Amino acid sequence: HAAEMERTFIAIKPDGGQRGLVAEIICRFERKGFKLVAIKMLVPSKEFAQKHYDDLKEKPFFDGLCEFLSSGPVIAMVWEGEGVIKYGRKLIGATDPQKSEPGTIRGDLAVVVGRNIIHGSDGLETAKNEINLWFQPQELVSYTSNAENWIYA
Ligand code: DGT
Ligand code: DGI
Repeated sequence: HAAEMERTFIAIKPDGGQRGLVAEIICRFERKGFKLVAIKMLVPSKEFAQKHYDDLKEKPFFDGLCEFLSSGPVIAMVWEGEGVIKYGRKLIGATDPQKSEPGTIRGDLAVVVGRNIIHGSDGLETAKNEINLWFQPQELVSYTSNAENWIYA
């Protein structure tokens, strides 16, 4: 199945960390059967946050969004698995927690769009760009997960 493996960038935003939801969020990706290949904690600068959200720079909430992302520790991760980009978005739920279904991370754990606790890449191209922005190639750990023999057919 190696050929079908995808990687996505997932970040727990400062509100997720402050609210003690780091383990809860990681747990949901882990239990599903996705594989963690990189993880680190950092406080991004506002300039870095602006790079991350570059495609939203025309939005009225851009400045507040970047201010928020740089306001505290972020848990930056790369998760790997079949369909992890699209399914990761499903686990996360709709952008606005008021519209996210129960059972999703935002649906279960957040209330307003400006504090929606998690980010996930929304496509193959953005996943590649975001992984490159947040991680050095050597920070992505290559290892064999024996569990995958039981997760994949
Ligand atoms: P989604 O699932 O990312 O399309 O988000 P929805 O459907 O929960 O949220 P919706 O339909 O209100 O907004 C679609 C996207 O538009 C959302 O990702 C955020 C973006 N957006 C950009 N500028 C604005 C704005 O000024 N107001 C709102 N409500 N959304 C904006
Ligand atoms: O990929 P998503 O995070 O689900 O959504 P996105 O890329 O469209 O927007 C990025 C972030 O911007 C989102 O997680 C929260 C914020 N945002 C989106 N729409 C609004 C917003 N923030 C405010 N205050 N108001 C919005 O309408």
